[in-house]
Amino acid sequence: MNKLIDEIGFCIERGKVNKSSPYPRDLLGREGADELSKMALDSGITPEKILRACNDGMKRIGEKFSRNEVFVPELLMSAKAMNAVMVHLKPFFQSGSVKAKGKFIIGTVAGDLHDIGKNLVSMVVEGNGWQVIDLGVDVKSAKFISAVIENPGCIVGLSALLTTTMVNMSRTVKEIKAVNPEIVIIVGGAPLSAKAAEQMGADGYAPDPQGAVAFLEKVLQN
Ligand code: B1M
Repeated sequence: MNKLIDEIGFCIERGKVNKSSPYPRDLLGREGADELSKMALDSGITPEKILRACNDGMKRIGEKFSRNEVFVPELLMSAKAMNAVMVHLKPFFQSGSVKAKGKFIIGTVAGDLHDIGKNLVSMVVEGNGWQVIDLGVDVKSAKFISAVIENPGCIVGLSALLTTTMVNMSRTVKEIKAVNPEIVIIVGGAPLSAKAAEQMGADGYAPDPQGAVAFLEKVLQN
C-alpha cells in the first residue's frame, strides 16, 4: 500500500500523467498518476492519504525548481499529473447535502495562475455543503466585486501563491471592502500567514482547505 502511495507522489514529482504519456522518457509505458490513484482508491487507500502524497510530490518538484534543477515545463507536467489525480478524488469530496450552507466565492488573485491549491479548497468546501462559485485564476478585483453584488450574503476566498501577488491580494481585499464593508473575506496560499492576512484587512486566514471549512463554519455560527 505504501509503495502505491510513494509511486503516486513520484509521478507527481516527475510529471508522469498516465500510462500513454510520452513524458518523462525514462518512465515510458509505466502507469502514471491517473492509473495509480484509481488503483489506490480501489484498494481502499483514503483520498486524504493520496492527496498528502500528491502535495509531497509537489513540494519536492517546487524545491527542485528553487535549486534550478527543473524549469516551468516540468512544473506544468507536475500540475497536469496532479489534475489527473484530482479527477478521481473529486467525487469523494462532493457534497451529499441538499441545501447549501451558503455561497463561497473563490478565485486566485490578479497576476497569479496557480490554481491547484485553490481547486482543492473549492473541492473540500463544496464537499462540506457550501455552494462554490469558482472565478478561476488571475481574477481582478472588478470580477470579485461583480460576483459579490450578484450573490448577496456570500463569503469570499482569495488564493495567492506568489509573494509578488500578495500585493494584488491586499488591493483586492481593500477594493471589495470599499464596496461592501460587511463582506467576510478569507485568504490563503503558500506565502500567506495569519499576520499577513490581518495586515491586508482580511477577516480570516487558513493554511489549508480544512482550515477554510472551519473558518466558514465559525462565520455561520456567528
Ligand atoms: Co509556480 N511557483 N510559478 N508554477 N509553482 C511556486 C509557487 C514557487 C514557490 C516555486 C519555487 O520557486 N520553489 C515560486 C513562487 C516563489 C515566490 O513567490 N515566493 C513559483 C514561481 C516563481 C512561478 C513562476 C513565476 C515561474 C516562472 O515563470 N519563472 C510562474 C508564475 C506564473 C503566474 O502565476 N503568473 C509559475 C508558474 C507555475 C506553473 C504554471 C508552471 C505551475 C502552476 C500550475 C497550476 O497551478 N495549474 C506552478 C507550480 C505547479 C508551482 C509549485 C511547484 C506547486 C504549487 C502547487 O500547486 N502546490 C510551487 C512550489 C511549491 O508550492 N512547492 C510553485 C500544491 C498545492 C496543493 O499547494 O497551492 O500551496 P498550495 O495550496 C495549499 C495551501 O496553500 C492552501 O490550501 C492548499 C492545500 O493545502 N491554500 C488555501 C491555497 N489557497 C488557499 C485559499 C484559502 C485557504 C487555503 O482560502 C481562500
